[in-house]
Amino acid sequence: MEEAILVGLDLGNDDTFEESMSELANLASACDVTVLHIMTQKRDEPNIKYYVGEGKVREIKDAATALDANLVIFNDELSPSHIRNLEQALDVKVIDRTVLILDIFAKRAKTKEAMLQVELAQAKYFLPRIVGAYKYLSRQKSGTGSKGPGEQQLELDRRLLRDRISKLKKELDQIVKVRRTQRVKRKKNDIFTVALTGYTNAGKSSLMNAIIDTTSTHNDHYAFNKNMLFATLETKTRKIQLNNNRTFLLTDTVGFIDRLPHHLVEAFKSTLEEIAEASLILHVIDVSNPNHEKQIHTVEEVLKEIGVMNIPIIYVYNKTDLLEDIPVTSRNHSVYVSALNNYHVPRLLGMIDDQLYQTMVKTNMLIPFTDGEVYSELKDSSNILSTKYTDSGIDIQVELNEEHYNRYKKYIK
Ligand SMILES: Nc1nc2c(ncn2[C@@H]2O[C@H](COP(=O)(O)OP(=O)(O)OP(=O)(O)O)[C@@H](O)[C@H]2O)c(=O)[nH]1
Ligand SMILES: [Mg+2]
Repeated sequence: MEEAILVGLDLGNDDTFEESMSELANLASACDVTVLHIMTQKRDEPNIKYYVGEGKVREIKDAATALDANLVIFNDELSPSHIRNLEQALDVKVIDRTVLILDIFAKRAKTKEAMLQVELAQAKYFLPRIVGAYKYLSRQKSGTGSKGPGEQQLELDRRLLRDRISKLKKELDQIVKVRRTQRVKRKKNDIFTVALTGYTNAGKSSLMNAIIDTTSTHNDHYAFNKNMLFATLETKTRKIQLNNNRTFLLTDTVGFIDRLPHHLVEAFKSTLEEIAEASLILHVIDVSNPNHEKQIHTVEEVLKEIGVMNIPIIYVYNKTDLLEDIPVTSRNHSVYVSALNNYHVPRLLGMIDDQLYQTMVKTNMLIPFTDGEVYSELKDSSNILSTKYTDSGIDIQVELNEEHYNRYKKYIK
């Protein structure tokens, strides 16, 4: 059983610092770690040697001894040398927020792809840090400059880990290829995809089920574990048919969190590509969380990192059943819903329909014969109203949606 003290450094530039500490406590419980005590320190910048100040290190050590803690968890990702120095000074195991998040992801991963992605992120995180495990052994280094047994072991371990990383990358690449092929196929069939994205626990999966409920006559709910951080790691896609017979594919995706480990974002890139390639994004927000503005910001930062640009977004403020009154809309393209009791889900569906199908623009394009494939693409994806062959290319009247309009706008006459 792990019993931990949580430590946070408040650099004064984050007005949601307190909340990020309670989020850390939630992450710890999700890893079955008992939180004994929470300690914080205000500083302008981290201490070079210990991250927190030396006085604080002594306080942590005293608390750990008094409470019999066997783990200290820091709220930020620590450098390998910080971990080394802290473990030496505190004499207990030291980990950071990143390790907790990686552990939760590892627990939740069910598909081959998710497992590979999590393992890749873990391996990359630990590669520069495995020195810690051998810190005592490496002191046996002989004085003559040759390598002691600790160092040899360490070099061997590092090499094995590097080999493992390249093997994982190769396996993932294979899966990514399959996924890409599927996406190309979908594009060819011109089925719009709509991606659910948002902070973890915002209600993405619940909203997916509410939409399935509202649109489908048979019960094809999909099961997920409720009320836990990172319940969803795999993307799940369902075809949704609106009552005017228009269809789209709805994709549920992994949730984001403040200070999401960079290696995880990297490793999950292939999954997250589903968002970057969607025709429309539903950004689901837990409006009952007092911190939701900051969470929106966090999600937008990750979206930027994975290359989401120029994709229309609908802000879906969820969990309104927990509010006293529903606020007046503050953003364009937003809607207040409750996935729990289907409140305003039909309105959201109307907005999706509008966004996907009714923002069709009519325009006149000239496609040079050298770009003949563009003409075939447009024929597949848009309504071509008239076609005329001219000396300088194919002259068309076309009706197309915003996404295609942006993609092909250089051909507009
Ligand atoms: N009160 C209330 N609770 C909701 C609503 N929507 C979702 N929840 C609850 O919020 C929790 C998280 O819901 P999920 O649908 O798993 O959230 P998620 O965004 O998919 O979470 P991750 O997959 O972990 O990123 C669950 O306990 C849901 O029952 C809502 O409209 N109102
Ligand atoms: Mg989910």
